[in-house]
Amino acid sequence: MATRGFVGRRPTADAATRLPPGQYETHDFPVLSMGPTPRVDLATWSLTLRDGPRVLAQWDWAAFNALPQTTWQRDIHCVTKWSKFDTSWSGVTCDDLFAAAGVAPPTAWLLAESYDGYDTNVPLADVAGGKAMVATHYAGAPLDPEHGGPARLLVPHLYFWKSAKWLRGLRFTPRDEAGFWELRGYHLRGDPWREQRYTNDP
Ligand SMILES: Nc1nc2c(c(=O)[nH]1)N[C@H]1C(S)=C(S)[C@@H](COP(=O)(O)O)O[C@H]1N2
Ligand SMILES: [Mo]
Repeated sequence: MATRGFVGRRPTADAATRLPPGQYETHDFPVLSMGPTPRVDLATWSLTLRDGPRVLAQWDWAAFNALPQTTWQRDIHCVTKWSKFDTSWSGVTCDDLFAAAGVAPPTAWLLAESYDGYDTNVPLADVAGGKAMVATHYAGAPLDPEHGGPARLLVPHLYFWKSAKWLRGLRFTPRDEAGFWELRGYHLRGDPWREQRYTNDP
């Protein structure tokens, strides 16, 4: 007679194929922030696209919400080892944002900059082509402030530290410039499937 197996953190067969190496599945939604949640007023909120210091485009809350809206269901992976499956997000894809700005991307790298002073670098190749969005809704409701509301970057195929909360701008940079965590020992790119956690991981 079969004995019921050890459960604990052992993933189901489905979870096993969806979990990057070293990750476990969680059903709650942990909050990870470097400091207190900034108060971001929708009346003064804006999202600015820059090429270095030069402003390419800027949207206030109404203009941003008038851009094409997209909903995605994606798995997310935090470098602290939790993964969460089938999270649902709505917002404006980076492709639609660049199209609305009416500019060809001037460089191959971006820094995502946030209202709390956080920043993180992302190659253009990791945000264009249907890979990232500026999300305003989670699970059908406006994004909670603690999870980055009014708007956060969502780059679900990279470790979740790349998904900058309280986003205020995206800036094209001439090189791949390290952001907050990348300057503090974390990998420049952060692909969970390659387990790119720390600076010197291949
Ligand atoms: N602006 C900002 N964005 C941020 C952070 C932060 O401290 N400030 N923390 C990052 C880290 S380390 C992680 S793991 C995720 C956590 O997102 P969550 O709190 O919604 O789970 O946000 C990322 N984005
Ligand atoms: Mo994190």
